[in-house]
Order: sequence, then C-alpha cells, then structure tokens
Amino acid sequence: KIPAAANPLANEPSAIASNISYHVQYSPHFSPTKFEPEQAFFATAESVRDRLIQQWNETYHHFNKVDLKQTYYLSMEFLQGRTLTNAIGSLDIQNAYADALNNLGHVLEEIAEQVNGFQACGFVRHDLDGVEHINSNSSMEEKDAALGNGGLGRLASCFLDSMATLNLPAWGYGLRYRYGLFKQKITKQGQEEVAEDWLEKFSPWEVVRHDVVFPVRFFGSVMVNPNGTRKWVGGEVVQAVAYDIPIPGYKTKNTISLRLWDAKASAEDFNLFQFNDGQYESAAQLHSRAQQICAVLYPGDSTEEGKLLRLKQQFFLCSASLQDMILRFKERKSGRQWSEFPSKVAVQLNDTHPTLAIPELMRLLMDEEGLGWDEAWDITTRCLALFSENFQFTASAAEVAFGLCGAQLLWDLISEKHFIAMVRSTRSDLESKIPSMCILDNNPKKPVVRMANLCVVSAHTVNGVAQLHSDILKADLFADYVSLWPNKLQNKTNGITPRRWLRFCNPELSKIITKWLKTDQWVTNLDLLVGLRQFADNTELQAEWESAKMASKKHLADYIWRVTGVTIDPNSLFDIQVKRIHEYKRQLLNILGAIYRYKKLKEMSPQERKKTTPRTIMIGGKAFATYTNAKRIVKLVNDVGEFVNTDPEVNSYLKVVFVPNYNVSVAELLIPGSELSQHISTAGMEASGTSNMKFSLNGCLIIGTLDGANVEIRQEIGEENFFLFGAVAEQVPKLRKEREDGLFKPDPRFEEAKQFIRSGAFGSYDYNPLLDSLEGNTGYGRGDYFLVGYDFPSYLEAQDRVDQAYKDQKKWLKMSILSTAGSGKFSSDRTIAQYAKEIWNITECRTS
Ligand code: DL6
Repeated sequence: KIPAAANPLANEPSAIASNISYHVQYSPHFSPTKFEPEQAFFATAESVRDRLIQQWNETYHHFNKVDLKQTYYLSMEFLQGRTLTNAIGSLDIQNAYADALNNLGHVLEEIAEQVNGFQACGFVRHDLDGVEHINSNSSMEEKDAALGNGGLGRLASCFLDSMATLNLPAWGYGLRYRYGLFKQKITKQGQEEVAEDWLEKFSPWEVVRHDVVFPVRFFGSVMVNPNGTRKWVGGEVVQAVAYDIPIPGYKTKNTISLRLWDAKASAEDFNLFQFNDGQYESAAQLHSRAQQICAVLYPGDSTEEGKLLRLKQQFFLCSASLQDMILRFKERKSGRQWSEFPSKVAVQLNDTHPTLAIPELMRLLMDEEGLGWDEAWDITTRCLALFSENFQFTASAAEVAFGLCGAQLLWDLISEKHFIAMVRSTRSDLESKIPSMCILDNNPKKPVVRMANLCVVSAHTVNGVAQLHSDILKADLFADYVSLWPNKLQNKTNGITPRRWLRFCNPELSKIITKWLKTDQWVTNLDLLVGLRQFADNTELQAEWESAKMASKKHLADYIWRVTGVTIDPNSLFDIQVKRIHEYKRQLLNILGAIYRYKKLKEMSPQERKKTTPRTIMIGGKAFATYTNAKRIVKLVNDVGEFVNTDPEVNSYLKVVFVPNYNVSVAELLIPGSELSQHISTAGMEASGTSNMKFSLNGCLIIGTLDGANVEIRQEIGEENFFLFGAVAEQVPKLRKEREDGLFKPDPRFEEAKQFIRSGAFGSYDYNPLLDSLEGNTGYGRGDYFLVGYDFPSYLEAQDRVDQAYKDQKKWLKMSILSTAGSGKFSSDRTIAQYAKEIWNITECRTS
C-alpha cells in the first residue's frame, strides 16, 4: 500500500518504506501472504543491499577510472558474521530505517533483535535433565557467514572493514564454502558438530557474477613445445564463478568487494549418455567432484584425500583470483607493459595457505603470457607479501602440490638455482647457510617444499602480527634471512574494527564515550579514546559506565539462560574466555582454576563465603572435530558446570557456564557484558590474539600472560590495569627441559585440582588421557608441554588479585575506563594504514 517513491534509493523514510515494500512484492522469496518479521528482515536486507550496490558500482567505476595500484587480499577464511546492523550503521541511516519500518508496522529493533539477539541462537539447548528445547524462532535468524575458524578469518574481515573505511582501492578474495564453520551442539557426550548451512534461505548480501568465470586446472601434465614454451594440459578443469559481497566503509561512499569463488563443472562435463543409461552417479561424477571443492571449510586432513582436497581449495582460490587480477590489469588499459604490473597490483597472502599463488603467478606470467623466467620472477616477488599467524610453517601438503600442478611444472617455477646463485654472487659469507635457506630440502629422491622458505624467498615482505611474534620469528624461524634481507621481515601488530566491536555491538557504551569526548570521531580515529583518561576518576562518568555495563550484563544473563538454562547473577563478576579450544590457549588452566575455587568455597564457612567475590566463569569455543583433547576439554567444562551450578551451598558464589556455539554474533553479546577476560596462552605460542583487543576496548580487564598482543595491550593501558602471571617466552624452552629431566615439582594446589577430576567427581567420563597430558615428562601433548602446572600457582595468585580489585568497585571502574582509553592502538584502521604505506604502497581512492 506504500506508493512507489520517485527515487527508491533516497534516504527519506518514505522512500525506504517504498523500497522495502517493493522487495516484499517483487523479490519474493516467501509466499506474499505474510509480512512477518522474517519477511520484513529479508526485504529490509534487500533494500539495504540496493543502497550498497549503488555505492559499490560507483566505487569500482571510480577505481577503474583512476587506475591506482590496488591491493588484493587472499585468504582461505573470512569470518564475516552478520551484516544487517553493520551495513545500516555504516550507511548511517538507522533512524530513517527505523521510521520506514514503523510505517510498515515493524520495529527496527525487533527486526535487528531477530538477527542480533536471542532469537538468533537457533540451536538446541538441553536442560539439566537432558530434555531438548529447540529455539522456536531459530528459522528467523540471519545466519552468521562463518567462512572461517577463528582469529585468522576474523582478522581478514576486520581488515576489509578498515580498507573500505580508509577508502583504499582493495579487494578481498576467498572461497564460497557451502558449509562454513560447523554448528556446535552440546549433548551428554560433549561436542557434536552439525553442518551449518548459511545459505539455507539464500544470503541477501551476495551477488553472483555470471560474467566472471575462470577455468582452473588440476592434475594433468606439462607439454613442452619444440620452441621451448610449455603448456599445462589434461587433468580436470573446474570453473570458478564469482560471488561478490559488498563491504561498506563507515560513513563513506566507498564500498569494496569480497569476491568469493564457487566451483562449478561445465555442462559438457555432465555425461548425458551415461545418465540415460541409468548410470546416474558416474554421469554426474565431474559435477560432484567440482562441488566438493567449496563444500566445506577446512575439510579434515588426516587422510590423503583430505590433504589433497585442502590443497585443491588453496590452488583454486589462488588461480582464480590471479586470473581475475591479470584480466583487470589488461582490461583497464590495453597494450600495457608487464613491467607496470607491480605498480598496479599488490597481493597480500593471509598466512601460508595461499602460498601456491607464488608458482601460479609464475605459471600464468610465463606459460599464458609468454614472459621469461627472470621477468616473471621479478614481477612475482614485487607483487607478493605475506604475513604469518603461526610459529610453524608446515610442509605437510607440499608433496601433494607436485602432483596437483604437474611435478615438472612446479619444480621449474620455484626453481631455486636462481636463489642460490644470487646468494653466492652477493653474499658469499652466507654460503654455509644456503642449505637451511633453500626452498627444497636436500632429499633429491623425495624433495619437500619448505613453505616458510618459499614464502620468504618469494615475497618482498613477510611480517608477524604482534611485536613479540615478529621478534620471535626473526630470532628463530627466519634468523638466517635477517642478514640477507634486513628489511624484509617486519611487524604489523593486528587490530580490530571499532565499528563492529564497539560502536555497533555496544551502543550504550558508545554513547557515553561520545558524550564525554564531545565527538563521535573516535569511531574512525580510535586514538581519540585516550581523551577518556582525564575522566577516569570522575564519579559521574563512572556511574554511567557502571550502568551501561550492568545493562549489557543483564542482556547477557538473559541470553545465557535462554541457551543453557543456567541462571547467572548480573551482580557477580563476569569472567569470560572465548576462543577456539586449543591446548596452547589453556582453557584447561581456567577450568582447573575453577575447580580449585570450588573446592576452597566448599571448605569455607557460610560467613567466610559471604566475603568472597561471586564469579560467573563463562567459557566458549569450538574444538576441531578431530582434535580429541580439545573435545575432552569441552566436555570437562560442561561437566564441571553441571556439578558446580547445582551445588546449593556454592552456586551463589560460583557458576561455570559453557557457552555453546560460539561465533561472531555470540561474541557481540558476550564482549559488552564482560568484566574480566582470560588470554592465558603459554608464552610464545599465541601469535597475537585479537579478542584480547575487543575485550579491552569494551572496558573489560584482562588476566593474561606476556604473550602475543597482550604485551602491547599491557603497555598501552598501563601495567597496573592488567592481571599478569606466568612464565615469559624466553623461559619456556628451559622449563620444558626441566620437566623432561624430571626436575619439575608440581604445586600441591595443582595436584589437588587434578585429583578432584580423577576422583570421578564430574561423572563417569574418562578424563585420564586429558590429565595424563599434564603429567609424565616427555613429548608434545604429554609432559605438560603447555606448562599448565608451572603457571598454575601464579595464575591463582593473579586471580586473587582480581577478586580483591573487584571488591573496590570505584577502582575497578577506573581500571575499566583506562582499558578503553588505552585501546586506540588496536584499531585495524591503524594496522591497515601501516600495511598500505609500508608494504602495499597504495593510497586513498575516495569516491566522491
Ligand atoms: O592474526 C590473527 C590471529 C592471531 O591473532 C592468533 O594469535 C592466531 O592464532 C590466529 N591464527 C589462526 C590460524 N588458524 N587457522 N586456521 O587462526 O590468527
């Protein structure tokens, strides 16, 4: 009934309402008889998408015209989360959308609640009797686009947000997995993985480009022509089809693209003859092989098939993306010299997963474009940069790579005789280091590509993601290269987008910050937060801060009740650890600490208990499906929770909750309601961590080790505002050795906590293998490789300091304000500005 607007993309509420109702009628994905919240959500999303598409087209038209150098960010993972709130917020049209929806009989908050709040959980909860409750509204959610596992993928998404906001000419490239990160179901047996179909009801945010399709070849062989040129022939060819997702910058017209490739076989690959003969499976064999490529994020790789599939995924991403870049380079201006390529193209590899971009760019330049090896190598090395998010680069998949691309071909492309010749001619003093710096190991029969070496030799820059991490890489893994290329190894400390991780997920706190800073410019210039320092003692600010935190805690408590059936007290200290479950991240240290706390509470008199600081410990995260010890940890946390939470003597002083199905949207609820968060990895093992930055930005205090970006966070917010404990990175090798030599004497408190698990207090599940990993004295995963036992006493002492500090609420609030005030450095805008200037050499390209 809303009349059509003259300009459906105008930002007046009436035009928006008309645009939404247009989509209800003419982009129908549901029967037209209903206009309930679900239909309202999809129609609203499509209307927002129209606005994004308009900006997007203008942006790329402008990029094409200006033809500046562009960055192409290749990542196997993008952990985007949901889009609606972020998009409306970035376009700065919340009020107009709220009014428009009101006109249509809906409330924006309610629609946003469908996507951002409780209704969005969409998973099964079990109460303590094991009865299943299925969230009745689960079908209304906007599903998280969870095309990533954790930090690496979320970093990629934060980076895209910053590239768009900083008006940089850039593209993201990834894969359109049908099933992203699994949905985690908690049952009596522990974690169960369920495939998550984020495209179940289509995604309103993606646009297929039927005109952007590239062939990608696997296997086959190399044919050498009489004139010496080569051709890769045979094998199987799969089509890469582009799906684009718009990434709006915040309050700017620039909207960039995340291009995700999907794999498709062509019609000729469908064997009609076999099909008509009743051989249905073999008729569609090539189609189903093509579909496997993008079926699942991180297929298990314990089998040879799994390894091969992962490698196919990586090659598929690299080949399609590079072909796209090359075509764009050629199309923008005809007759261009190849020597111009590095001044137009910067390729950033997110970790080593897209390493095959190195030989593939060489192949495309040499075999498809006819360049000689030297020129192709010069271009490749000037375009490519990589950062490491790991301490280990594995060569595990390398042998298969030979099979995948044709052994001869790959061997030639990464031929290292040039590297050796270069070292000999320029740095004869490094002769003895050549064997360890080479790309291939020295087994002539079965050569293995050393991924780390291939990357350092081929990329113009390799960087770590936090200062400590970069220092360790330089001193350890890349030590030999430092004297050869002193500037190649750099540091770029990670960052997070302040839009999603404060402005949109915590509007209450954002309002207070804007009020006290008298500007909202902090959203794009996070350094301005430092202005809060001068008010940290101000009682008025503290009261506002406290009330915003309390509102978020109540919101969170409500959520926890809905998804777990556990009631938590918003007056208790909310203590959260959420991240992938991994032994090095030491969720085990946390839960052993919780067990010890429980035991001490039990020993106290009721009067003594009343003097303690009540705690709610929340732990969430997914364990990789084949990582047995991580799954045992998930089970243990759930069992401890069930035991502690039902003990009436203790449960008003301690609750332990496993937060199921942790993902970006759940993080957006947890982080604003957090007061203490745990970043307690074994020192020297967490490359950076980024959730530490998100918590700190939201005024949450950190208990942590001197690891990854914790080191810099502590420097920025002040060491008195950080609960530090544990061994430092330099001590770790010596401490491990001491354990191996049987010299470690465990603290009785550590023994007591373990013993309580062994006693069967938490049920009949066999926790012995997990506990054994903390004992003995040899090997990875045994002998307490992650030093939980060594750090346990200092962890408990730091937790005592937390309890004491929380008793003085005024002091706690001051520390909380100072955490936010000191978080300016951790904006991904700062990180991306550094990459742009110091690595990619690109500049702003603003659409007017
Ligand atoms: O750089 C982003 C992030 C770091 O902050 C974490 O320290 C690091 O563990 C993480 N790496 C991964 C790798 N996993 N996979 N796949 O997530 O990267």
